[in-house]
Amino acid sequence: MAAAHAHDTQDLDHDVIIIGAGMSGMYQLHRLRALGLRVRVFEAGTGVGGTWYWNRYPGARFDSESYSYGYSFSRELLDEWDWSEHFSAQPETLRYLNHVADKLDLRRDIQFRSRVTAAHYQDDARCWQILLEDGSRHRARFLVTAIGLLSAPTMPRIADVETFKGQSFHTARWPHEKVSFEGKRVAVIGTGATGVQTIQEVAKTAGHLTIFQRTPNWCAPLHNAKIDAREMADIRARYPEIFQRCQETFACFLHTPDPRGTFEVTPEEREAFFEKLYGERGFGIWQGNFRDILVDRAANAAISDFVARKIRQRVKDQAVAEKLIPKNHGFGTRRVPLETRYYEVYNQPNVKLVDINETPIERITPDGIKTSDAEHAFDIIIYATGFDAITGAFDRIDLRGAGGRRLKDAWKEGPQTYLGVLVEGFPNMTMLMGPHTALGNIPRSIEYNVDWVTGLMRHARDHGLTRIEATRAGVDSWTDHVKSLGMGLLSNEINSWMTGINSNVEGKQTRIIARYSGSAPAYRARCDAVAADGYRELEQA
Ligand code: NA7
Repeated sequence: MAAAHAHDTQDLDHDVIIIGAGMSGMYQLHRLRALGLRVRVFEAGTGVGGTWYWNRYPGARFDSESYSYGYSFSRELLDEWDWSEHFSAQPETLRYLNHVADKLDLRRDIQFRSRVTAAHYQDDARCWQILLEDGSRHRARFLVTAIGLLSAPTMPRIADVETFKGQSFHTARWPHEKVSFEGKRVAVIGTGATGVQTIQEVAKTAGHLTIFQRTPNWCAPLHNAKIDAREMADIRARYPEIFQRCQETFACFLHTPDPRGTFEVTPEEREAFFEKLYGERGFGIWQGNFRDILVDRAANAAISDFVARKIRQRVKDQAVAEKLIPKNHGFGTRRVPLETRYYEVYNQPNVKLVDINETPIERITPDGIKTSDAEHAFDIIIYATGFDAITGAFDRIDLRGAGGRRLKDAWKEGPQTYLGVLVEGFPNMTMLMGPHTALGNIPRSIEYNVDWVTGLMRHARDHGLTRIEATRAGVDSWTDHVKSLGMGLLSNEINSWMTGINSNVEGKQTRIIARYSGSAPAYRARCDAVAADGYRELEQA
């Protein structure tokens, strides 16, 4: 009989622990189970869905076309699910994800109400020990983080937030019960993609709505529409084509940059092209514009000028319009919120825009919000103040690798990863949608990421590996590659969650290169090559 090794599997509770039952954790569970592995998912919420479970705020919906966003891996799933709108609203998306969980019988391996507070690698046993909020410990050979890149909500650093007597909500912690705005005095703080969706919805019923804006964003029309049975049948017939298109585009959207430069066409052609994009559905104006709008200052100024003119046309009060036009960044250099009659909200008599650069918020009071020049009374305050993005969800877990090294320390100067999936010093840990992976149309990237990790786990299983780790050289080379891809991108010169800035979080005031900004096909080609080479760039034991 072979001598028992410290890293034998029989002492372990599971082969793989996945943190998070959002879109990535759900699909990863499905794939790893099919390999015959014992998998356990720990999820803080009471149900599946991740982003679509937590973000129940009014107006929450896709900005990617529904049929390009759902899972593509199962023809059966595609055949039996109908999308009712081009850009599905959160309740429908959550129903969809619950349907997927039912269909694949995922829940039996998911433990809900289970927030992971710590994950420590154990050198001797070559395993991860996970600690839950309830104090229980669980051990597995491999750890997969499926914790989302926009999942750690942040409240604003404003004094006396807790003193408010009315109702208040962060958009990403919205209650499961309906909140009525009928006749109420409502405040919204924050005008990112979330704030914009919230504002345009709340404005429909609120008695009075006040928006506290620090930085306006460049918003563009979503042009949502219903999908009837005939159109859905047509979409279903085109699914192979739709997903093929997503495979080929730069960021997995249906939209991809136009090969022409902004100034390679006549001014009339340029205007007509911008006009066409402004009139079309979805992210085309951002992701399918002239190829140079996000790198060339003059090109960026041209599209910014075009969108500014649209805002001036749509907002009646020109002083308000000027406040809504971004002055400190160009179009598309931050995430472009897509909107439906957002600018028209500011023409309503019951809506007021407060520019908090002019009159800063001093504090929250029991009755509302005190700015430098007024006391505003409210029944409801909505915080659409965003997330500690990309690394935030990692920071909230006490994550320690080999030798007890903290991930937070390893990433002090910014994230350092191998393909965005592995980290040197953190053996047997893989990240889904971690820093420095290709993002874009997220579910498309998730499917690729999960499939790649599944391939790695299959390799480990087939070769009886108990320890897999990225090398220093591998991490350095990927990190350098990601940094060099980020050079010249105008978005990397701007503060936003995409550059790792969060004014409400200590230590997140310095811009970092947080995202891989090359093309998705190039990312996949690189990862495919690593797999085809037997993962020889990794240390395997
Ligand atoms: P964002 O895009 O980070 O937006 C947060 C908003 O909240 C933004 O307008 C911030 O202004 C504002 N904010 C944050 N803190 C404060 C304080 N302290 N005072 C006033 N205003 C504040 O988050 P979202 O949830 O909208 O979107 C995140 C992503 O999720 C989105 O891009 C989609 O991809 C999905 P700032 O710009 O910092 O001046």
